[in-house]
Amino acid sequence: MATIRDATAAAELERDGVALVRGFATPIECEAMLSRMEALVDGWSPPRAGGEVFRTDEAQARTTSDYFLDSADRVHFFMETGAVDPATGGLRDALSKQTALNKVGHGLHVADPVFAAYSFSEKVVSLVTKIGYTDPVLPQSMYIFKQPGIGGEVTSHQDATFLHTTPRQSVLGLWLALQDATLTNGCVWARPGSHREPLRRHFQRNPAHFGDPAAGVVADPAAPQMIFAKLNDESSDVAAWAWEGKMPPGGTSTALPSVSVSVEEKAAALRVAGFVPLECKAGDLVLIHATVDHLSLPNTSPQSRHTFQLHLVEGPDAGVTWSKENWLQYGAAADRAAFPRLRTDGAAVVLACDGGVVTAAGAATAAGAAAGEAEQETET
Ligand SMILES: O=C(O)CCC(=O)C(=O)O
Repeated sequence: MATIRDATAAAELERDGVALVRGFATPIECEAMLSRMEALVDGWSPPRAGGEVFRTDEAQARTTSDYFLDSADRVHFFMETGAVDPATGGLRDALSKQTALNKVGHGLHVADPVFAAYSFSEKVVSLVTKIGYTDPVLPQSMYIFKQPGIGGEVTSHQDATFLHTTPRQSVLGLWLALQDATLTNGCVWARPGSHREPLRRHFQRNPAHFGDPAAGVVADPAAPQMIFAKLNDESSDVAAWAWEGKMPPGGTSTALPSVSVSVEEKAAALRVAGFVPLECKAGDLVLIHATVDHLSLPNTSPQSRHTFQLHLVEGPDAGVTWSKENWLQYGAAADRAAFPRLRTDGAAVVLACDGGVVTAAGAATAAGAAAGEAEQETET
């Protein structure tokens, strides 16, 4: 049942493009996801070479790989840049697996029973319904580690750049803190009100790489898999173009790598650009609108900042269509599967992977997906 808390969050989301729901998940739910991820990482075999890192800057389009594209409905492991030995492309010596990963994605909600139980839970369905979704479907989930010391920044972006729908942008981020998120371990920052600004870019499958028979374009495997298409003019009167896919001026030290910029200085620069920090306790949830600008700073502290994110969109019954140009597609091109529905009628959801079934009441069963059996692949 939707609560007053849900109604308040829905109103804040509409006004600011971002909202904080305190105590959304219980300590038991957070602990279940933390320990499940620890077990999944224990079972992961880090590559000895060519490890997959995850990055959010301009190079993201150039470096997207099959391992990334194939992660849509599976459990794939992406390392922190700082965890990779540049000489070998494998894990740095003496670094433990548990401290090496940037994120795990993007199908934990369909491939793992513990994450599925939360993802399709009644509390998630009620909240999303209160926000106004009538046919919510769940394409993506990810677990972000923000490792102590090496957890990298997430540059400023709008989620609809990566998860695009027509005729309107409908992606909603449900960012759940499994551990406290603070100014020093890299909490999320958002720019309230920016959700009313236009969407600036679309991260698209590159027809030059994949080919487009209808347009007579022959596939060229050497071309990048993804491109950023500009949806409005950089010279337009949109201040946010200055930090699109980057950090607002003063928010990062990468322009002058020799200069060390303190967290306080970066925070001050972010505030000047209109961003506010969203510090969370474990169990708090941040709601993120499709077009609100948001980012996070690197983790310079000794504390990790584990989070579990869902990204849902409106589905076909709400007259909304998932872009076939989006990076994230389930199944082979010829046989693309539909995304699982967040059932508002209490009916069970049959998961795309492993023959699992989950209900909003939270009782997840997933044939063949007991602890340690979720599909784990890594590129070597
Ligand atoms: O967790 C973070 O640091 C950023 C997450 C984010 O940008 C997102 O979920 O869209």
